[in-house]
Amino acid sequence: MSTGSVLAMRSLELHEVALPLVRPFRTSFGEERAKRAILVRVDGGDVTGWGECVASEEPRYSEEWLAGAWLALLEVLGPSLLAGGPIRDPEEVGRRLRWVRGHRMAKAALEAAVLDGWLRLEGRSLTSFLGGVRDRVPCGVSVGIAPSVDVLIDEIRGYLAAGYQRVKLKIEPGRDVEVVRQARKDFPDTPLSVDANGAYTVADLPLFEALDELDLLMIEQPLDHEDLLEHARLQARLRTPICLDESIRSARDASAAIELGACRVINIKPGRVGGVLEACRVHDVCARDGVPVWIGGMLETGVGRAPNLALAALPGVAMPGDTSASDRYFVQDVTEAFVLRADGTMAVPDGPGIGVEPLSERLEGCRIRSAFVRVD
Ligand code: OSB
Ligand code: MG
Repeated sequence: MSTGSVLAMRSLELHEVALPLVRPFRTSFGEERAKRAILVRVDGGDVTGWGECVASEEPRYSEEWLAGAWLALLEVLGPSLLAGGPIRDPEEVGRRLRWVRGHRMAKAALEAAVLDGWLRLEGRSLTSFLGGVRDRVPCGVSVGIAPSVDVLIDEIRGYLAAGYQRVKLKIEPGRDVEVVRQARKDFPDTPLSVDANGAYTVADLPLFEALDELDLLMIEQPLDHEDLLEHARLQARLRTPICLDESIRSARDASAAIELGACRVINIKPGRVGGVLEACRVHDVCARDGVPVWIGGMLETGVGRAPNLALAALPGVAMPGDTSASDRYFVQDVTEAFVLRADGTMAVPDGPGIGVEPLSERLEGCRIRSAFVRVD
């Protein structure tokens, strides 16, 4: 894929940021009030590249967590990337880091930063490099567990008024079928889905049978992330497609899950699979097997939102993603705000690289700590 540009790797910096959320985001595994993220900056001499690490504050969504990712980047992955010298081909990032097991979110941040810098040298946008075919993409919204059904219904009403084309409701045991039934009743024509983040077991079959009656687009990650076989058994009992999120960490996982019948839809997140290049391979496997995909989110700042939108422009992305506007998450984003258009779509950044960068005064305003990666 190389076309000749060579990205110098003069230095690598990590910046931890904390952005207040407009409202707490609650899922079956906890509540977040502020978004903390690690932003990675590659100094390539003539250009700068940025990437975001989506590891959460605590290791609940996956084994990775922010403080762990910080160390992994600083002491293992960052030095390993720098030690290989200049980058001629973005695929090289994955090759240099392959010896490290796991740590996909940390690896994805480095790959994104290198891609951003390298594509800026090429004068080319990430979406064009990945094979995007749309300049705007339909957007959905992921709605956290609310304190009451009334609050939830109001929140949904606000998102629909803004134009969001699909609503995903977080569920957990005790706050599931009643809530979803009410939402279905109040919004009979809205494309609705639910996301359990693995909070249920096969013993909850009656609950899934009840959800199966509510005309949902999909049920996301109902069971434990390690249990593909149980997902296959559950899918065989339901008309509603199961969508896998946490269970899919690679294109290989996607192939296996599809062959087993563990899902009929896949949520692609570049951080979860180790980078946008692997995300494209997941996309390709799903396109080959006729499985619709959409692009998920991890409450990214603008730095991580941009690559998600680039991916959402790929031809096999068949459904609105969790690619919501900056103001759904933050009082103020770290980049220029991503804005939802009245038709419920968002523009795919088309400038060189990821097409956005942190604004320096905003970065300073939300930065908690910084560090330089050293090469020994
Ligand atoms: O399961 O999709 C998920 C956020 C953090 C961790 C996991 C998930 C989510 C979301 C939010 O659903 C998606 C977004 O709007 O970024
Ligand atoms: Mg999910």
